[in-house]
Amino acid sequence: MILKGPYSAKLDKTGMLPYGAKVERRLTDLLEYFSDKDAVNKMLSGGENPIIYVVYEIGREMEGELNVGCTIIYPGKIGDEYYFTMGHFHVKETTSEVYFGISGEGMILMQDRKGNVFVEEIKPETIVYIPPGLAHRSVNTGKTELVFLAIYPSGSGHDYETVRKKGFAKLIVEKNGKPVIIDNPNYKGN
Ligand code: M6P
Ligand code: ZN
Repeated sequence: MILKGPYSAKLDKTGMLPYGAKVERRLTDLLEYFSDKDAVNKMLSGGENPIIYVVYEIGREMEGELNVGCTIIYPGKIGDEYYFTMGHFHVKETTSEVYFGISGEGMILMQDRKGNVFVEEIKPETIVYIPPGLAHRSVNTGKTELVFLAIYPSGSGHDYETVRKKGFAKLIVEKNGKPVIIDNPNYKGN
């Protein structure tokens, strides 16, 4: 049913059910993405490899269809930097995406290929629209799990390479107990 016909799924702060695929990302999957390498190494050498986030997805194949995904980012930091998703551009540059906050508090960093950054909050009962051409990374700035729904065209594709190589121009870090957006000193630009 989930593969072809109509479906309905239950969505709440524990995730989405049923789902077609589950992706789990741990610290070892995000080694290159967090900026405080000492903090990363300290955690790993202390035997910690926390789950940073989980995605439950119902994907479709046909042109014109939509993929639906529920992401849960756990609360936590690596150094001062809050847990986040890897972040990606869409391979098909004309595709957009819509997020809907379910629970928790967070922010979405969006960035065009020139490095211009846009930020919106992700929170319950709130929609975020990501227009075509912007890379997007979600960040959990709260003390509880950040849960949101994402809907995007089935043929969008995930380009992770650009973000992996260049990073985002901004970081979201905790300062005096609050999230602040700072310049990424290691951003590789164009
Ligand atoms: C959202 C959507 C998905 C994405 C997920 C995790 O649910 O944007 O397409 O896979 O977040 O983000 P990423 O793929 O960048 O790790
Ligand atoms: Zn996307």
